[in-house]
Amino acid sequence: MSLFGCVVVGPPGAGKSTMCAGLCRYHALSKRPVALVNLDPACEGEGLTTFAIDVRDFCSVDRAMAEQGLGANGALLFCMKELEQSTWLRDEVEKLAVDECFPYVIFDLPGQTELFTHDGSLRRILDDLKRTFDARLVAAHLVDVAHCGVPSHYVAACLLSLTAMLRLELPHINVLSKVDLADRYELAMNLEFFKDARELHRIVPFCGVRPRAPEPVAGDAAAGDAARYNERLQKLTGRICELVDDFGLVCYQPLDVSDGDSVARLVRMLDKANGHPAGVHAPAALVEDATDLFLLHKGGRPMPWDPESDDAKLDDRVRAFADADEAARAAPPRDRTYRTHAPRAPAASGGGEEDGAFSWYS
Ligand SMILES: Nc1nc2c(ncn2[C@@H]2O[C@H](COP(=O)(O)OP(=O)(O)OP(=O)(O)O)[C@@H](O)[C@H]2O)c(=O)[nH]1
Ligand SMILES: [Mg+2]
Repeated sequence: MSLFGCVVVGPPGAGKSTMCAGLCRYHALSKRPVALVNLDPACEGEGLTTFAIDVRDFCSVDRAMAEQGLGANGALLFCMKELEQSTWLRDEVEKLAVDECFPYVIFDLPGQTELFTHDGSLRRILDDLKRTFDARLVAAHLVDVAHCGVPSHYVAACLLSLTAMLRLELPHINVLSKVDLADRYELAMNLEFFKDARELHRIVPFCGVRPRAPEPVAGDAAAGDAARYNERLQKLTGRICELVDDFGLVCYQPLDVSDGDSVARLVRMLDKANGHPAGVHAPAALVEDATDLFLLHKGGRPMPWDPESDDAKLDDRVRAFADADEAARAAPPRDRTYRTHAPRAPAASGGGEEDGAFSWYS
């Protein structure tokens, strides 16, 4: 019994929690059991989707600040260390299993990137889950499309994405979040360039500093300083671009969380990356019909959402489509090498398996 899941990381406000909620909604539509785990001890409120596990039940940044005399970021690192040294998370994850099957587990992380850039606790927590539950985790690192509007910020974001890949050492998908807002920004190159993140040196000439107001007069000391600073910034950016290009690992999958198709594409990529048994996906028509379910940043329909309820208002065609899809999953072809995650799935007839021996993953 393996555990499949996704670890969502990225800078503050990149859209991690919203993406987690979008993934949960998509999985609910696919009738794929899912559990959201909040690993942010400083997270406020209840989030967009109910947490199956909430780290705030174990430790709190406020308490760590008061008891240890630490600032907010130090307290966060302290909490992660406490989590690493206890078995609490492991015990809680174990309780998620139903009939020896784990739901798909989504981990929502805090925005402090030092958790993976130079602190080892997160990595060790994930390693422990991998060892204990044979967890097949994929990391999703989010970068806000707003960074594409400032070339030097974008290059820094690429370096951060590369760092996340190298430090977490998980199958990895970089996500360019909030692409629905891309046309708000004045982009130096077209959006494809920012998605591909190849030949980064092409953006170096745009990595200058904007002149401050009042604009310096040519020849005065301020103008000279700005020009020298500009030159040094471009040189540094050029070196970083070379480094990112040399690894050739970074590229971005665009995400507009309010678009069900965009979320569906991301789920397929995540599935490919962590080797999740394919085939458990919501029919496109069902996703299309549930438009308002994904309008998360515009106060979309709340979870839990029961696709069987009258409220769902699915038309008969879509409902039939979804039922057919579920039926197909409940009775997998005998030569399939993986098992389906349908909880009520019968044992394959004539296959020599006893009732109850049938389970999700081989
Ligand atoms: N337009 C648009 N807004 C989005 C999208 N995803 C997230 N947002 C908005 O971005 C803001 C930040 O989103 P969060 O999900 O809270 O970001 P986060 O990365 O979890 O933030 P921290 O947990 O504080 O690090 C919220 O106002 C969201 O509604 C998107 O795809 N499109
Ligand atoms: Mg968040």
